[in-house]
Amino acid sequence: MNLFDEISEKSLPFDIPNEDGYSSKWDEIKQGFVITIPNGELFYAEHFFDRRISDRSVEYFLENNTNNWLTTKWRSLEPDEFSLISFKNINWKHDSINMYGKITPLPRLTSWYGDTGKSYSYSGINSNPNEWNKGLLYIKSKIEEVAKVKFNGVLMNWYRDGEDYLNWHADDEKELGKNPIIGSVNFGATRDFFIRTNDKTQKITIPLKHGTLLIMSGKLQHFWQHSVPKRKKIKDVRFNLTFRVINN
Ligand SMILES: O=C(O)CCC(=O)C(=O)O
Repeated sequence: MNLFDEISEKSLPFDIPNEDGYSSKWDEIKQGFVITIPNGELFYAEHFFDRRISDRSVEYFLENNTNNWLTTKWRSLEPDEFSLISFKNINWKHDSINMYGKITPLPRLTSWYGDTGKSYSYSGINSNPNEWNKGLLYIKSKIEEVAKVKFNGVLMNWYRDGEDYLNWHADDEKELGKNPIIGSVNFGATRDFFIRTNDKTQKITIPLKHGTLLIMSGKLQHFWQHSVPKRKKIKDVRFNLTFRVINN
């Protein structure tokens, strides 16, 4: 390596433990970091989608027949007000789950898109696929170029603000196969994405920004869990799309 290579060397914008089994390497072709962790692999491209595409994606996900997509305070809408909104591109739904006998709305909105017949269960809810649209197919095709896999479904999460969150879990449903490749893209507010080992002894905080792509692969879902914690100061919307391969 000469002096100029050293100067231009990129550094990972978050910390990983400085221990055996952890390493990161910039991939010039894919324009992102290939990160090895014990029993798993990550790929992190901070600005995978540029500002223009990322801004347009947020608008596309929120376009509807009644509410200004940019200025609406989504959290302040009552469920019956929300149910009257017809979203132009995304079929958002606000599911509820039974928590210890109490029906509780999920702390985020969701939508499942996929190939015909590719239904998916998450948070105990079984969802039939909505039909792909142009916007999602564009995003999917760009991620497939890097992930080197053809995805057939995407779970969309809409976090209305920092009060919305996602609890610790692993993407280990049997329809995802043994070692799933999950392509996760973020638009809107930056949120921390936590990953921790099943025994809770190691934790990594990964900032997912407007346009960031994170790919999880290898044995990761067997040995690590992930979550998106509340961040009460965050007032802006955030979308996360996890592209998946469903084997059923
Ligand atoms: O919102 C995120 O960044 C994570 C989403 C996720 O883990 C999931 O949908 O299973």
